Amino acid sequence: MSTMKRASTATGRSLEEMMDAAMGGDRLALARMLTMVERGGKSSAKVAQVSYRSKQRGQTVGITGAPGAGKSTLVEKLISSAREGGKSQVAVIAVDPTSPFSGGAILGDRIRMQSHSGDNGVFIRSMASRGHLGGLSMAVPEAMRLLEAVGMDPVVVETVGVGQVEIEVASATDTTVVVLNPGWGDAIQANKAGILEIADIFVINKADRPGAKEAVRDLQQMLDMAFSLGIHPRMVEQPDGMSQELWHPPVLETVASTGEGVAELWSAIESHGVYLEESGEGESRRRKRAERSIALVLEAEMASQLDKIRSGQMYASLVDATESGRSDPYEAAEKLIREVGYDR
Ligand SMILES: Nc1nc2c(ncn2[C@@H]2O[C@H](COP(=O)(O)OP(=O)(O)OP(=O)(O)O)[C@@H](O)[C@H]2O)c(=O)[nH]1
Ligand SMILES: [Mg+2]
Repeated sequence: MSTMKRASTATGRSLEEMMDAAMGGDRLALARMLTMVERGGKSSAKVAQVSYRSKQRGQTVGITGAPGAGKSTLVEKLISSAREGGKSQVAVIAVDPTSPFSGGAILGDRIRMQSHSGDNGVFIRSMASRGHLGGLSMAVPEAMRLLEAVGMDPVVVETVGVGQVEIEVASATDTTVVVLNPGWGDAIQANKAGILEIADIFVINKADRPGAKEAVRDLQQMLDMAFSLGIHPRMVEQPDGMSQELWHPPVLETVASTGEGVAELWSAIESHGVYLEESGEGESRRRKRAERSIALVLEAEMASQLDKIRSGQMYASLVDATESGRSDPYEAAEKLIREVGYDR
């Protein structure tokens, strides 16, 4: 495509050249492309032209849970398990939805993950929403796609907190891991926040603390109930009218600070990856993600079109006309839509 050839960057290299460099292990080229993704708009559209056309796939893994649950500590140990298990290129995105700048939490993550800093097979990046019009819901999936395209597998995304955005970002992955801690009511809180439904794997981290066994039991009971009532979204209606449970989310215990249970977690993540491919659910999830991505870009595009219309001359004069009784809101809107050509 000619537009793709012409799309060049500040360094004078075309995006295809940068992509080739990134695939060959040029981390600076990869970091530059991720910055373009973060910037959003035309800049991320250029990257998307190459990243979305790549056939290269990796398993994307979302790690979510309340602040301080031990996600970063767990991710650091998971990277070691993945590397020891033979994964040659592993990526981590640490998402910070709260601040447009790299805040203290992210700095902490950087320092903690330094045990991997001498490892060429590990790429770690913090991301904030910055100017991206669609925010993190758009930027993170685009970044994941780019990392997959350059050969990273797995691509692990850590989100801080359990708000809507974090849940959306974490669940826009192949495998979603929800991290909880022992203690009264943590599982119940999770249920209220709706995160029981997005988890493929549960982890009770800080299992060295009292109440781990009870937390596992509570969670398992809640899951069993949801499945036996057929209200869990993973229940799939079969042709014979019976519901079938396709993947029952395991509930694991870990002590991230010592690494206990992390090998089992990595193996559960890999099993889920195999399940996704064999069952066809992986493909249907990717399809849903593609649909969601288009919807987000379309919404952002429409919103900016709408801003343009509202700052235009015609809009102002239709406001006057409606106020003075020469027009009405319906006719005004229809005229504006006709003007931009959306009625065709
Ligand atoms: N006792 C105990 N402490 C742990 C365990 N895992 C992590 N921690 C400690 O819990 C604290 C928070 O750990 P992080 O890994 O930063 O937690 P996080 O979920 O990434 O935190 P945010 O990114 O701020 O949401 C740190 O002081 C860890 O050392 C564990 O298994 N047991
Ligand atoms: Mg963290």
